[in-house]
Amino acid sequence: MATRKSTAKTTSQSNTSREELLKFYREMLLIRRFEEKAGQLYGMGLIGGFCHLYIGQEAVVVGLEAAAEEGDKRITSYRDHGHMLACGMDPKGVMAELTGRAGGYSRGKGGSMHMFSKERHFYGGHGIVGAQVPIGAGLAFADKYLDNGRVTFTYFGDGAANQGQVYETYNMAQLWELPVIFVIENNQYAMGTAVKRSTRSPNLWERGAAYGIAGEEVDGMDVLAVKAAGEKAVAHCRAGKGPYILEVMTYRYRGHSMSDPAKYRSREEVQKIREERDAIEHVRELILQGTHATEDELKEIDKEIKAIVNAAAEFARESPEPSVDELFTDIYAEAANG
Ligand SMILES: Cc1ncc(C[n+]2csc(CCOP(=O)(O)OP(=O)(O)O)c2C)c(N)n1
Ligand SMILES: [Mg+2]
Repeated sequence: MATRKSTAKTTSQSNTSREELLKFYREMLLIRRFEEKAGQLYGMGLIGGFCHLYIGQEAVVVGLEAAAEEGDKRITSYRDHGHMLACGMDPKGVMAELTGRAGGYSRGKGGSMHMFSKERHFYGGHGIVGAQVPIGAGLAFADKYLDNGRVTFTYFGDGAANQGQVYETYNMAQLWELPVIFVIENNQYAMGTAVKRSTRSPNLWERGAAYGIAGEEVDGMDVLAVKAAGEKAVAHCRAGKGPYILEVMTYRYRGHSMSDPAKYRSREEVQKIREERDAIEHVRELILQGTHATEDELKEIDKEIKAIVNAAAEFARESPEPSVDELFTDIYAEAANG
């Protein structure tokens, strides 16, 4: 992963308002504390099935959401809780879905990987690696057809980036100049396989060149850099220039999913990145150095976030399991005209 350049830090600090820094801090912390709580509930047997935590990658989605406008769309893989929280979905509804309760976004029938929100333009949550990529282009096709100026953020991993359907999608997206931002969340691993073991060409974003698609690499541990790159990509799409690729260099601190033998990397590797590159710590430092807030004020924010997460967990535990009747709902779409 590229090391953080001190010049980027200086620029970010001078250009970013107190409000925005605090907003980033709050949003990233919400994801981290929510995910920690989800990990605990999983350990207590309250969450069944798959559960992939986003801890470490928070700056990616928070930075890109800061570049989005109301009505823009997003779609991602199974590592999706952070994306839901960042686009404004209710932590209570997300946690209740994780625990399979009726108060969840899919009424307890979807779980971690299968949640959607039409109101927040969040199109899932997809368990099949890479499957969301052509769907993301399809969403962008609809927006282009409707000429509504909207952009779709299509997130996928470094592992997914080796799939054929990604390149078929690149070709069509560029051919039709679709307003889609392909966001490769390069967290260095696909389950237990390091990028360098699966991929000879190290720069995944450069593969877009074969299709004429512009792109760039971004430091995904610096939320300000992510936002700046996101704004550039959004402007490109909204100007009708077609798709854009952002390869965001990030790192996941936890296992691939809840069971992970962790034999493919050392504890020291994870520890080093946590200590030296953590995105939340970075923003915390910017806030304190710029005297935008005191330690005590940040502690107050920590408390508020904890309370939101505890309330979500409480809601999830108290929400009933879905009734048996729910087995027969959400199977077929209702026909509009009877
Ligand atoms: C088509 C398909 N193949 C294999 C799997 C099993 N699988 C689940 S996640 C994963 C790794 C994907 O890694 P990456 O795209 O880097 O995303 P990350 O988990 O790092 O977010 C694999 C192989 C799957 N779900 N779907
Ligand atoms: Mg990965």
